[in-house]
Amino acid sequence: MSDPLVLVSNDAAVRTIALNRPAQLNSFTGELHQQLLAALHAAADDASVRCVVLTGAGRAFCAGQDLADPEVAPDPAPGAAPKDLSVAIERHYVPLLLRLRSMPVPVVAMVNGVAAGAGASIALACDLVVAARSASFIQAFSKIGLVPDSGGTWLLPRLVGRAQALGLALLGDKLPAEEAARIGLIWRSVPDDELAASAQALAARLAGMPTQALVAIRGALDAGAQSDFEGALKHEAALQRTLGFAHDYQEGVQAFAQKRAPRFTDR
Ligand code: T3D
Repeated sequence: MSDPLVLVSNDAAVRTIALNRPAQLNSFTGELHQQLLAALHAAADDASVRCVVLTGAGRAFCAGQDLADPEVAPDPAPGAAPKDLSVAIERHYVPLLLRLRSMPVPVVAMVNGVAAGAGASIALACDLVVAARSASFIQAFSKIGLVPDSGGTWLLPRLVGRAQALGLALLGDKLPAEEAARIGLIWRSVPDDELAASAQALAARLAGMPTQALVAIRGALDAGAQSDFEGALKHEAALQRTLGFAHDYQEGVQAFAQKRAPRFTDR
C-alpha cells in the first residue's frame, strides 16, 4: 500500500495536517489535493478540533503544483494540444482555497521550508503563518509564464500593499522568512529549532479561545476590506449581536468578573 499523502495527528484540540510528498517538495498532484481536502473537511466536521496546523513533511512546505503531473504538464509530442489549466484549478485549487478560508476553526500555517507557487498562496491563505527562519516564499508563477493563483492576486496586495505585491509577483525572487515577517507577509519568523514548539503553542492558545469569535474576526476583516466604513460598522454590529447570544460571551464576561481563566466551549 502506498504512503498516505497527508499525515494527520492530534494533540488535544489541535489537529496537525502535514503534506507528505517530501521527495517532490510536497508539490500537488490530484491525489494530494483529494487527501488534503478530505483531511480539512474531517477537521471541520470534528467538534473536538479547535485549531488546525498545516505543514509539510521533509525540507519543504510546498512547491506548488507538481509540474510533472500529466494533468497540467505540457505534452512534448509535436502538435499536441495545450492543456487547459483552468480545469485543474477549478477542480482542485478553488475548492481547497475556499475550504481553507471557510474553516470553522483558525488555521495556522507552520512553514518548515520553501513555499513556492500555489504552496505560497496556500500558506498565506491560512489565518496565521509562522515560518522557520530558513524557510522562504517564492511567487514562482511568473517564471513559468503564469499569474499568481490559489488566491495569490487577492492575498498579496492585501497583505503587503501593491508595491511589494508587484515586486514579489513580477520578479518571483526567493523571499526569506525573516524578510516576509518584516514586510507583513506573514505573522512571525522563528529560529528553525523553535518552529514546531512555537507553532504548536500558538495553535494551542487559539484552541483555547472563543472559536466563533476568531472565525468571525477573519470574516469581518475580509469583508471590511471591501466595504465602506459605515458598512463595516453595520457588519460589526450584526456580528456582535450573534456573538453576544453565544455561550462564550457569557463565559468570557463571567470569567473576567470572577478573576478566573475562561473555559470557552462554543464551536
Ligand atoms: O499548472 C496548473 O495547474 C496551474 C497552477 C499552478 C500553481 C503553481 O503552483 S505554479 C508554480 C509551480 N511551482 C514552481 O514553479 C516551483 C518549482 N520548484 C522550484 O522552483 C524549486 O524546486 C524550489 C525553489 C521550490 C526548491 O528548489 P531546491 O533547489 O531547494 O530543490 P530542487 O532540487 O529544485 O527540487 C527538489 C526535487 O523536488 C526535485 O526533484 P529531483 O530532481 O530530486 O527528482 C524537483 O524536481 C522536485 N520539485 C520541486 N518542485 C517541484 C518538483 N517536482 C514537481 N513539481 C514541482 N513544483
